Amino acid sequence: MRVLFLCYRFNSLSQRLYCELTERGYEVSVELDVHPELTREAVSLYKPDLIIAPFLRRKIPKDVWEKVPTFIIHPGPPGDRGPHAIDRALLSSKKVWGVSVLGASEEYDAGDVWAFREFPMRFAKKSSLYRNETTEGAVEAVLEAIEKFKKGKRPTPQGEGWWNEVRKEERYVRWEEGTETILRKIHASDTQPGAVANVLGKEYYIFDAHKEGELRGKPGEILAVRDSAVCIATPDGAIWVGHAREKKKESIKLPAVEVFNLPDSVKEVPLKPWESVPFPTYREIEYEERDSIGFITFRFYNGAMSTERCERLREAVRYAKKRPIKAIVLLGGEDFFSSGMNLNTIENAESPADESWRNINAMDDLCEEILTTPDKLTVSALRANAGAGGVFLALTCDLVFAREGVVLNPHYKNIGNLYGSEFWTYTLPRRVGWERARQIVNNRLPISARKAKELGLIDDVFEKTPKAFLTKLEEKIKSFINSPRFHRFIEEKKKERSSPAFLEEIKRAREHELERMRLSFYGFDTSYHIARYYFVRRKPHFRTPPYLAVHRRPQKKA
Ligand code: COA
Ligand code: THG
Repeated sequence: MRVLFLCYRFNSLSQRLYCELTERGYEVSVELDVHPELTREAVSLYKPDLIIAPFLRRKIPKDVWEKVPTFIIHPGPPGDRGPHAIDRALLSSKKVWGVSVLGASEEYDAGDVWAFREFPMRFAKKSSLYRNETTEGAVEAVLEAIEKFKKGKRPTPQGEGWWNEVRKEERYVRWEEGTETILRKIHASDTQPGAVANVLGKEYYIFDAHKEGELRGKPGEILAVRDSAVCIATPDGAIWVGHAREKKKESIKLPAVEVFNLPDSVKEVPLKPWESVPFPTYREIEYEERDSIGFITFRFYNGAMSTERCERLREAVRYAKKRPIKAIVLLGGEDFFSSGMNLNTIENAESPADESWRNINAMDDLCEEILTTPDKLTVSALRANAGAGGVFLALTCDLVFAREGVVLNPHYKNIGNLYGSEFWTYTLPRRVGWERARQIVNNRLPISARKAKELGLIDDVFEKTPKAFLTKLEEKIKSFINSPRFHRFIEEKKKERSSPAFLEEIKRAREHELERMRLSFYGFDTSYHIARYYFVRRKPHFRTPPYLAVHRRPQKKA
């Protein structure tokens, strides 16, 4: 069966569905929504049996969905219509929400229901709900809808519905409002379009908010800075704002300290990952120990790892290396494991080339810190997606585990043909051999964790829910570190990681990779700088790249 995806962007949900369908044997081609004429052209070139729109913001022309059955994924239950499904669910404190597979119709989201799933709502960022509950529900519902379609069954009419559009005023944050209301507004507007707030006399879009349990002040007062986030007082407490964007065209989302015009008097209130506090607060990195295992959680917004974040995470790894424990586990965050170096902070730097160089070196320093752990087991535990350098950061550990449903993009080329670093030329061929390593990094498409295990890229995949994944992960590690095999494993690891041959090999890998990266940052070819410019500004595509659009690849002559 041939399926055509129509997407505004090939976002996380589109990628997950792409993996689920292609790995089940469906032929899938992707067309990005550039222009209705191009959509028509894609349909006539590819001749799909079915069209799926996992993430689309414009209307599919009537002549298209009349010709080919078309599924729209709507991130709300049947009846809900419009562009702000999860936003509205959060703002109106829904207890249960859902995701639907609808037939395309003339009116937005009013088509027949092919399948849907419901789930309990969580008080979290819109993007977190989207990347977890909505995505898992959508996969199940799409598979069910395809089965129905193949059996020739018909969808059910949707009946009356309600329009979910959220007005601008509903996203406006007043610091005199309660903490809970403010958090709700910021959560409901995460990713796009952002909540608006006045900070020190100027309006900004703000994102990535967290509750603070101790610091207090007058509503709107700036109380402190930590891990690039800014703490702002509310009447009944305070919140941390992690990210913000200037209210002007072409501005990009950045760590809050880089955006607000903060007075010098604002104090940094550091909190080390291993220090514990008895109240809710915010920090990006947390270190916990249980049963001789050190767990490092790093919740970096969008998974993006700026120079400073790499340095802070390296400090946590260095701390763990000195502890009397047997294993160190990198847990990433709940929404992302890691997406590699931070293209937004690079773009914002005075010299993006210099900042790219600093950032990749900081990534490599972190990777090297992990690779040179002599006397402990290191484990990467991917609870969520990883891309580019984030995948290869994971591969610097002895063992790499992922939750089912995780999507990996183990390649760098989609951002201006980067060669990549993070010691991939050392870790990847060691796992899969050189031939397969080349295939993996040259393939620009996402792969599921399951597929990654088949390829030998990662060691194991288990459990669907984040909770079950963590429980099983801990069991697995405990059983290994308490087994007789473990002693021998550590003895061998110590020998290997202190040998001059190993140190020489990783030194050479790093130098070789950075040589190639330097060319992308400072060389004649500006592809990387151009690709980054469009990426961070979230510009729509001008065309669908051929690696996505099978139907647009030059036809081989018979
Ligand atoms: N450096 C910096 N930023 C990086 C990065 C890196 N190395 N790697 C990834 N990112 C960022 C991207 O810029 C993007 O940022 P943004 O979301 O702040 O713009 C983010 O990480 C992830 O991108 P993407 O995969 O495209 O998004 P997503 O699918 O994970 O989530 C949604 C975005 C879905 C939450 C958002 O599109 C949305 O609001 N959707 C819900 C509503 C909906 O589906 N509507 C359609 C009508 S029915
Ligand atoms: N039928 C057809 N095409 C569709 C849908 C459909 N295309 C995708 C769409 N469903 C997904 N749902 C929506 C619902 C509303 C809006 C966009 C996608 C919407 N758009 C604003 C507009 O058109 O003015 C712009 C909103 C924005 O960009 O934030 O309201 O069921 N045939």
